[in-house]
Amino acid sequence: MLTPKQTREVFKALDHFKIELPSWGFADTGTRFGKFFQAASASTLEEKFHDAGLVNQLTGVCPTVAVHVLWDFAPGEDTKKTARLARKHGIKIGSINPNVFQDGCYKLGSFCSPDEKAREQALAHTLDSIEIGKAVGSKHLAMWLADGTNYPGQDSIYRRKHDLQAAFKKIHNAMDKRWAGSTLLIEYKPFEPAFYHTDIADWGMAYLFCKHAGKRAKVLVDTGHHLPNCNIEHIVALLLDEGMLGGFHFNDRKYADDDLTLGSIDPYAVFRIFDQIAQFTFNTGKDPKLAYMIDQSHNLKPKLQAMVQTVDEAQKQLVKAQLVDRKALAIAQKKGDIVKAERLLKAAFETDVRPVLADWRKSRGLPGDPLEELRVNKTIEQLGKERTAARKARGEVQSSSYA
Ligand code: AFD
Ligand code: MN
Ligand code: MN
Repeated sequence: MLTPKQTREVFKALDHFKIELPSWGFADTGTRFGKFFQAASASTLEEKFHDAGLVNQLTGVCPTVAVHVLWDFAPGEDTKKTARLARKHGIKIGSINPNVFQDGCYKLGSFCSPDEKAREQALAHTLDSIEIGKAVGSKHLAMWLADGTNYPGQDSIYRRKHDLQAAFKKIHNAMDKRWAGSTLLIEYKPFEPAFYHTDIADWGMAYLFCKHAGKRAKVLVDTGHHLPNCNIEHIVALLLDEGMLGGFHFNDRKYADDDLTLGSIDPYAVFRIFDQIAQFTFNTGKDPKLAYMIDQSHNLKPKLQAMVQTVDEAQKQLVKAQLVDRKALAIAQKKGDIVKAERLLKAAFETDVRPVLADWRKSRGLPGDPLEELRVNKTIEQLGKERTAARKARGEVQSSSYA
């Protein structure tokens, strides 16, 4: 049972916590081995906004949706109209995700490609994305590159690094000039689709490119983008301490970038990330102002259920992290009392926070269990019927926004 003081702190943390949804998480995507289409999946931007708006209505903490420029914005589209469309569904456009990995010209890379035309196309597309970000009132440009090579000797790592540094500098300068208040988020990933080396393979490389780019650049930690057994909370603490953590793409992983729902494999690992964020605030009194974002697209779980499940999990681990007795922890750490220190963390992690989370939700006029609400209210089944009919009327066969 939480004390009244703990309840107040938990309510305050929950009021402050917002998590962004990915537009691509509502569309049929799948894996490179095939897609299992879902009748209720979104195939138009309006349907994606509708679904993001629905998750926000159910949870109350998802006011923004991340957009993927080529999947969500047709070139030359009226971006203000798109922003209005999002607002119609009770959400705003969040981070802008340029796409510099799908076009054929990016076969050998985008900003790192040996082909100057590919480098120029990637830069032009990213500069266009900056204009979109500014026009829709976004705050973040989230850059993930698939750049890398498949074989030793394929290309010069040095030349690729130099070209990438130069590109990020140009992108950063353009944001400085045209997009006040924006942050450049540089994401890393150890492998896939490149299988010998990836140009931004770990947090240190992302940090390095941020430093070359300029003061707006911060590291984006995608929790699925780490090699097995990597200590992600250690990375989080170092980046927080350096003021270089921009935010997260939340998902869970067993082996690689598996896009599993957050906490489905290792909830204690998720808790330890939120614990380091809470510890940073305890140490400094500062709110690190992180961009909490979900980056998942489900092939098997019903997409809307998976999204609500991940939001619920993030809130649970956030709440648990507020329950750590940090004064007692500091004493145990000073004494080197390992077992006591560990027990203080475990006591928080093992607290069942579903009751207090339900209380907070009900006190904000939200369903106490948003996932159960979604599962029993037949919304997904109803959407499936409507969207199957709508696709038929459009003469469409289900395909993903990746196609
Ligand atoms: C893929 C990439 C990366 C990126 C996301 C959205 O691995 O995580 O952030 O697509 O572009 O998951
Ligand atoms: Mn990601
Ligand atoms: Mn990924």
